[in-house]
Amino acid sequence: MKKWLALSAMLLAAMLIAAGCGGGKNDKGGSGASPAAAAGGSQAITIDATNFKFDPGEIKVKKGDEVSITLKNSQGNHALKIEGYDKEVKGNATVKFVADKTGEFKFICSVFCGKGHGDMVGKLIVE
Ligand SMILES: [Cu+2]
Repeated sequence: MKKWLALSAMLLAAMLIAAGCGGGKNDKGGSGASPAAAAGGSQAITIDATNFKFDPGEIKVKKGDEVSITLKNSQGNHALKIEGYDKEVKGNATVKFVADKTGEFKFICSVFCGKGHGDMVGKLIVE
């Protein structure tokens, strides 16, 4: 416990020193606070599609996140469809949506791409 306190005090001191050095020219008051962040974060994910898998095959986001999924077709011609979210993205394109429901959602390739087509399955986890 004492160690933790000492560490906090050191951090605080370091912050004060840093602020003291750079703060001289700031003549605007405290109104410069950064704009309020949106409730959710944002997640930009690129999924690489090859014959016959998605990489990564599992993606995880938080509820409320603005999700942007880019599907890159490195090999073959694929598309990605998220079941339960009713979202689809074709190869070399991006789909954006807000992850507004939690759960695990399967995503599949929605373009018939050959004998391994049925193996192209992944999972979107919204926590
Ligand atoms: Cu396919």
